[in-house]
Order: sequence, then structure tokens, then C-alpha cells
Amino acid sequence: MTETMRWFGPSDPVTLRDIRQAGATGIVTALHEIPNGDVWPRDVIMARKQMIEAAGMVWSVVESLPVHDALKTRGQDWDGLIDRYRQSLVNLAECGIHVVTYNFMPLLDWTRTDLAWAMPDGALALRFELEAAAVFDLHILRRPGAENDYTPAVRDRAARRFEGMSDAERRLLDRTIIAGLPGSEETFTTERFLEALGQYDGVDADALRANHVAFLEAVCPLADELGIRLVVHPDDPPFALFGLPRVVSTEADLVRLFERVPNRSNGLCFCAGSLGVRADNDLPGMIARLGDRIGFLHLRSVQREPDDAFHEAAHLAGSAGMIDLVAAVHALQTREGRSIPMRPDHGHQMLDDLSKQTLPGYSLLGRMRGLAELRGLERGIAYATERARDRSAA
Ligand code: CS2
Ligand code: MN
Repeated sequence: MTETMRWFGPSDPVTLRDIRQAGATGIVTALHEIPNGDVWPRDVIMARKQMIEAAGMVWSVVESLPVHDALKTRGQDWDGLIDRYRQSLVNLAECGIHVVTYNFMPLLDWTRTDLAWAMPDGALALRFELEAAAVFDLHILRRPGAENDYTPAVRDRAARRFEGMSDAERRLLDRTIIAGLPGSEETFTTERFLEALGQYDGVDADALRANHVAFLEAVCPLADELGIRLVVHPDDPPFALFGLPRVVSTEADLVRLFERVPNRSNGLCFCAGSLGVRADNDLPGMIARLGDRIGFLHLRSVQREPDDAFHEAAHLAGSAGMIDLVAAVHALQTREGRSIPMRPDHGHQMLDDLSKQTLPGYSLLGRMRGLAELRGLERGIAYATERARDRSAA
């Protein structure tokens, strides 16, 4: 794998030098300062690329070139937004950048309900509980019709939990869910979020799928020509939330997407943490079966908990089965003769980072630990596989 780390640009408290010292050779970043829907100018891309190269690394992957909600809903200025997206792809290709991540999640990007959940060793992890999401949805947001989306048991627990929460706790939950996690394009107040949900009135899962296909049909032929791979980041978490559909959650979703838009540029960012929330996603099997579509890897492991909750475990712990997963990646790379860019995705807030102001999921030391463990795992698998081959040849 080509080892990369995400960097949020010059304002990121984690520096390029930090990332280089963590052993990464590649940077994953975006021009976060450019509003969603505008063109990324060639000279701005080039300047950022040179900044990364001056620090001794390369800009391996764009994450993300965001897809505007009006493209997801087929709303106003669809054609203009498509033209500008295409122009950004042209500019990126001219600067030599060929892997571009995006997601097709309505309004919210990745979503958690607790950003500082204490692990037994004192490190802090990100966590999601459906029950806490229901507290927000039913009692803070008070979304019309929300009660139909939860079982009576979840509604009961949510009502009791809400009663027991202080104002400060309620406010923290609201901010955690909709203020925007690192990398997401939007930040909402409760009122604005309720209003924004209206954009998706009438956009059910089938409509969202059709809009995703329409988007890809409009950009993939150009991306094919440019040699760009557009890699879709799966839904996180991989199920509908707050009445908004999510359609990039399962292997069946992905198979259908690649059948509908077979262009070579239609690719996958295999996020083990997002897909791994569902026990019915067989991660190593998906790597084997969807391998030729995978252009980028996010490796992290969630620990599934009862009642539709999960937290982000250490990279080799949790439910992902990271050893089998990296073995599947190693087999794929050997089969196809390529090295796939990988980042450790999120990490725990730990050690010195506990006393620092950090971006949730994106503090340095937890990701450095994850990257080191994954690097060792891959080297060990490569070595063992080679030795086994030598022995059978002898
Ligand atoms: C998140 C997202 O879980 C994740 O990887 O960091 O911001 C993700 O990068 C975007 O959804 C991709 O478009
Ligand atoms: Mn991810």
C-alpha cells in the first residue's frame, strides 16, 4: 500500500512535517477553502501541490471534491454545477492528480453522537449510538414524522434519556451531530438543518440512486479521458438517518452502481470503518470481488455494539478483522501489480494529543499508531506470503 495521511491544509494543527515523520509518503487533502460548487483553479491546486512536495511528499489523493446537494437532489443549476465539477477535474489532471474522492450522502457527511468516548486505556474514541441519534431527532430537532423511523423500544429509551439530560448535554449532542465533522462541507444550526431537510422532500432511495447515476454519467466519460479515478466514499454510518436516504452502504449497492455506470473511472474508496458497521458486509470478500474498482483505502476498524451502536476501535482490534482484510489487499495488489493509496482514516485521541486542541478523529498520534500497525501488518503478510511461495517452489 502507498502510505498516506489526511491533511486539512495550512490551518491543520497537524503539519506536513508531522505527517512525514509518521512515515507517510503521500498526502490526502482538498482545497477546503473553496466553497462547495465552485471551480478549483489550476494555479491554486498547483500551489498546494508544490507546498506538499516541498515537504518531501506527494499529493496522492483528493479528498474530497465535494458533490453539491443540488447535484444529489437534481436541484437548481444542475448543469452549471456539472460544468464546474468537470472543469475542476480537468484542472486536477493537468496538475497530475488522478484519484478524486467524493461521497453521495445527503446533507450530512459522516455522523457520530460522541466525540470523546473513553476507551479502557484512557484514549478517546468516536462513537455512534442510534439511541442518541433518536434523542436528537425526536426531542431536539423534533422532525415531523421521525417517530415512524424508530422502534417503540428505541423511542422509549430515547425519551427517558432526553429527560435525564442537562441543557448542556442536549446542546453538545446537537452540535456533535450537525455542527460538521472534519471534512464535511456543511455546518448547521438546528433550525437550518430542519429547513435543509426540505430539499430532500420527494428524494427517496430510488431517486437518490438515479441522481447518483446521472451525476456519474455526466462526469465519468471525461474522467476516463483524463485518466482520473473518481472514488466514492461509502455512507457513514451505512444506513438511512433523519429520514434521509443513503444508497452507498452495501455490496449490493456498489455492484449495482458499477453495473449501471461501467466506466473505468467509476471507482470505490474502500472505507473499512464505514462499511464495517454492518455485519452483513463481508469486508475481505468485498475487497476480492470489487478489487478492480478500488482506487483508495481507508483502513480502520469499528467495534459493533448491541442496539445499533459502534465505536472506533484501535486499528487492529474491533470487528473489521483487519488481518484478513490486509491479506485481501495484499493479494489484490499482487494480482493487479499496483500499490493502492491507503490512509489510517481516523485514530484515537491519545498521549500528548489529549491536552491539545485537535480535529475529531484527526489527531496525529492515534493515526500514527494506526499507520504503524498497518504498515507492520502488511510487511509481515508480504514476507510470510513470499516465504511460503519460496518453500513450495523448493
Ligand atoms: C470522513 C469523511 O469517514 C471519513 O472518511 O473523514 O469526511 C469522508 O472523507 C468523506 O465522506 C469523503 O467524501
Ligand atoms: Mn472513511
